[in-house]
Amino acid sequence: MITLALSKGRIFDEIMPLLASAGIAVLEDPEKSRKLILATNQPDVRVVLVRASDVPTYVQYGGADMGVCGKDTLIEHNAEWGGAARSGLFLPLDLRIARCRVSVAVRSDFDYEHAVRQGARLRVASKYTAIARDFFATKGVHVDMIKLYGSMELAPLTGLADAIVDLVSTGNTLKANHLVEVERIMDISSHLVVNQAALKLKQAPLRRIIDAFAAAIPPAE
Ligand code: PRT
Ligand code: MG
Repeated sequence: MITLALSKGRIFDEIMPLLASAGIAVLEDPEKSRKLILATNQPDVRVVLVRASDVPTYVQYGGADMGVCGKDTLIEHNAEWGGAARSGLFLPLDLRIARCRVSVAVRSDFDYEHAVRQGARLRVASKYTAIARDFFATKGVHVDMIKLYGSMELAPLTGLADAIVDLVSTGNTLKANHLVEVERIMDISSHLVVNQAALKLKQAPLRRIIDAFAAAIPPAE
């Protein structure tokens, strides 16, 4: 049995064409079913539905053989483990799906450049504390990190933080909350993550899926 860990929403939707290219069709719609284990048309392949940030954990501990998650999620997961090698995750492919960027955003009336030039200590709220810490450390800006688990946009509006580090795709969410993007930290896309032990034990079926995905990845623009 091959177990693939996916999160509902954009990653699930965008991985479907890649699964199809590997001859795999999920037999149930996760938005309609309450099931957490979904069968596929291949009797020896199943999908487990987990939170996006739990995908690396499932794959690392062998709860799933492979999974798909954003580079944002992987960086934060590996930061807890002292790097990708120590987490035992094998990352064979950038799938180029669910693309976005990690950016710094502030209230439109906050003079970010001035604060940085002044050497002010910034209060930064984020779910992506490893990425944010690393970015500001490299920039030489002192920050107080405030860990949040969602709705980052609210932090500058309520005075909780001066700035946020969050994922941006169209920019509509920032705009709707009167926030402006002041720095782009990195581009993000989703990667295939594979359990290294599973890759040895189930080499042929896992390789078949990896190769089919590799051939079907959307082209670089
Ligand atoms: O929602 P949950 O807490 O369970 O987990 P999650 O938010 O990590 O999962 P999910 O499914 O929302 O996102 C999964 C992955 O999709 C992320 O880890 C990213 O790698 C990728 N992705 C791509 C995005 C976006 N685009 C995105 N736009 N994830 C989140 N967003 C959010 C963003 O946080 C912000 O709130 O969408 C909003 C901004 O979108 P725009 O289009 O208004 O700019
Ligand atoms: Mg989300």
